[in-house]
Amino acid sequence: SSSEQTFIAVKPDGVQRGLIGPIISRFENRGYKLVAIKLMTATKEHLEKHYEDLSSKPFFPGLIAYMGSGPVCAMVWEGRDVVKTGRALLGATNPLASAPGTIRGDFAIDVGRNVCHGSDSVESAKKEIDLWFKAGEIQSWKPAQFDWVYE
Ligand code: YYY
Ligand code: MG
Repeated sequence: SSSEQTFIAVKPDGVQRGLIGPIISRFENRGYKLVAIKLMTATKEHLEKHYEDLSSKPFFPGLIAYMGSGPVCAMVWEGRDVVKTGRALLGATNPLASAPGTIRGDFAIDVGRNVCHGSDSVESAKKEIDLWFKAGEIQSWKPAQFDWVYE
């Protein structure tokens, strides 16, 4: 449906490198709708919850430290198939394996500095949106271009 939602974040390296605008533009240009956005420096507890599935990985402590090292730009984007297409816009987890034209393929090199996050399924999107946003922070609106993006 055209109201599917995903959680997308510009990580602290992306914020520091001035990539909020370019990353937002990828999603806007594709036709997706921004329904929530905020800058937030996440606590260790918050990030451990966000990445709880990865807690046993060797890179977990470094990942939590990196993600908490400064503000992230947390967003909710909405539109048809936005979870899967959002992942495609981001590119592969390891930027060296990401195709040019993707965000990571254009803006990153190391896996531990891959500039952006995107939910990997509709279920994790729901969980992540719930973790990062209160219901009142998510807007319901119809962009003027809606009927030119969807048939
Ligand atoms: O969903 P995605 O971000 O593409 O990858 P995940 O497998 O969920 O890992 C989350 C995060 O962890 C990844 O974006 C970078 C970091 N990471 C890492 O530092 N080293 C790895 N070998 C794998 C992942
Ligand atoms: Mg993931």
